[in-house]
Amino acid sequence: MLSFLGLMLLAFAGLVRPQQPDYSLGSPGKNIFLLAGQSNMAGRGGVVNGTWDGSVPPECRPNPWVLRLSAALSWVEAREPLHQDIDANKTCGIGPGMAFANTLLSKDSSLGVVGLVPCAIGGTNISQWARGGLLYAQLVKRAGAALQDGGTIRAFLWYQGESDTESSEEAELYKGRLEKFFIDLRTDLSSPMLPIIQVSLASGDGPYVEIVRTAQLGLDLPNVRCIDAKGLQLQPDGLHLSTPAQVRLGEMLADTFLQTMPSPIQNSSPKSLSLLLYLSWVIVLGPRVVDSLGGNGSTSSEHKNIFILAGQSNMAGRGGVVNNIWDGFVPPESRSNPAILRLSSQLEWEEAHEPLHGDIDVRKTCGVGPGMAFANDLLEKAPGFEGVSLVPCAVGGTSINEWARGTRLYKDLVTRARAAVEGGGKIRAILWYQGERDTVNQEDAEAYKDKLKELIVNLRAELHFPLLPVLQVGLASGQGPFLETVREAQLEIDLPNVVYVDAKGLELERDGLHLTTTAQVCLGEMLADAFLRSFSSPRPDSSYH
Ligand SMILES: *[C@@H]1O[C@H](CO)[C@@H](O)[C@H](O)[C@H]1NC(C)=O
Ligand SMILES: *[C@@H]1O[C@H](CO)[C@@H](O)[C@H](O)[C@H]1NC(C)=O
Ligand SMILES: *[C@@H]1O[C@H](CO)[C@@H](O)[C@H](O)[C@H]1NC(C)=O
Ligand SMILES: *[C@H]1O[C@H](CO)[C@@H](O)[C@H](O)[C@H]1NC(C)=O
Repeated sequence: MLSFLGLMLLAFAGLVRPQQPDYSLGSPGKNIFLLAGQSNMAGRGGVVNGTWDGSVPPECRPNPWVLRLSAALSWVEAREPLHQDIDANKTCGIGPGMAFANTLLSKDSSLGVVGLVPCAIGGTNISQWARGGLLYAQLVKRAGAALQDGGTIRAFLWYQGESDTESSEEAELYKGRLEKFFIDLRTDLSSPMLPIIQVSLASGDGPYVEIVRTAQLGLDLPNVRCIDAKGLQLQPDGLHLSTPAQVRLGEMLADTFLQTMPSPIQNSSPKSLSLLLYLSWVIVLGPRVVDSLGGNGSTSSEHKNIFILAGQSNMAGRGGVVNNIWDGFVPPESRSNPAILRLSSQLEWEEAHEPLHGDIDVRKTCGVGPGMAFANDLLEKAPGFEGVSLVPCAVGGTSINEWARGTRLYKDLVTRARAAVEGGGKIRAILWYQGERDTVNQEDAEAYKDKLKELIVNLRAELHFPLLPVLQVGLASGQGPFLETVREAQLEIDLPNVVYVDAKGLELERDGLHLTTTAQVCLGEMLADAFLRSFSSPRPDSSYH
């Protein structure tokens, strides 16, 4: 057990690591897992005589919440064979990765996106994985690339050793080599307590399987767990796990991983625990997530928490506007605050104040919207957030077609988003409240879902941020009769990292279309809560027990 001082030191080491100012920040919600080892990690389930039978059991099916880092270092939807472009000189079949990811998500649906980073290569021995070698370099490189768009490496999954069973000398050396490999990797990933789950052998190339198994089962490093594959069904080659065995192994890996995770921070009631949880979180999740809490004002530009606000009038804000005149009333929740900035129409940062969209939605009279209440509430509830930087982009009366790629509104949004990150800082989320205009005719309402999905996908690609968090607001009102059709479309957006916040039932102005000032304050707070719940509260890991 680590001493409290040890925890503090590790926490400090995490905090002082330099931060790469990455344009496309991360969604702390992305859970990254590195998979490495040899053929049974790469997957040979269903491969007979060099041919894969193509059969994918239900546990291994693709799932929009499961991504894989391709050999070309981009995130794509994961599917079997997971290692095909990595272990490219062999025929890959079913491995444990997909079953692992699907089991995780089925047991903890709040987990968010799972990003798998396949790195295993068939036939490799432990010496080939040592620091300084090609495989090690590839592994570290892919881990770094996986973090480029944000996220957190949750664990390293390792299944290897069959190639080290051929001579008793090599088998005897296995334990020392494996320990060194794990320590080196944790060091190079700046994650001294990175959770590791290793698999002890079910089979081997040579006669010394038991020596290697003993080394694996007896490895004594903190936060390394071993699960035993012995007894799982092998294919006729006597070496590779069958497809059902791989599914079982994936489930065992998921169960083991989940056992190492305590309940989320917000569920931990005793206040005295929170410092400990926070420290463990710093240690386990590393500096990236800590960065996501914001930083110190002295380097505030690098730590800007940028939120893009887009949509139509209810995002631009009409609270307190009657007959095109704003009553000028700013509720306490929406007051300006030196820690809240806005990007002006001239692309300059200034202290934010209502009406937030005054110089953006210039053809209409703007009043109170959700933005200021959102920012104030975030500052209050997320103690690590030193500032909030808002990028207003909403324009009243606009339809979803007017936001499609190539349009002026789309280009303006992208220009403003890029300008916002120019001096440093990270885009935390897009807040989107739009669709009232698309309720006028049935065709538009029915096309809404695809168009909104396309918009999100395009913006994420344009901003080089594939899992950019989106908070979208379900309509409270509409300009036409097809309100429910659009609301249903909004509810059905099944992209990862898109969170739905329902405005239905919030108080409307007498026009029956626009949220009142009170309702906007309420919406701002709902958006802040949704953001904190979904994108800013990674759970700690009980790795240091
Ligand atoms: C695989 O190859 C072996 C020997 O070449 C052969 O006996 C066996 O029938 C083959 N199995 C399949 C499923 O093709
Ligand atoms: C595949 O084979 C080629 C040619 O032998 C070799 O250069 C390459 O490194 C191999 N790739 C892997 C992943 O083993
Ligand atoms: C490991 O594999 C490599 C490549 O096949 C080989 O050159 C090397 O001798 C092996 N090392 C050990 C210790 O078996
Ligand atoms: C950040 O730095 C400023 C001055 O550099 C200091 O006044 C402030 O207390 C620091 N805040 C935190 C949270 O460390």
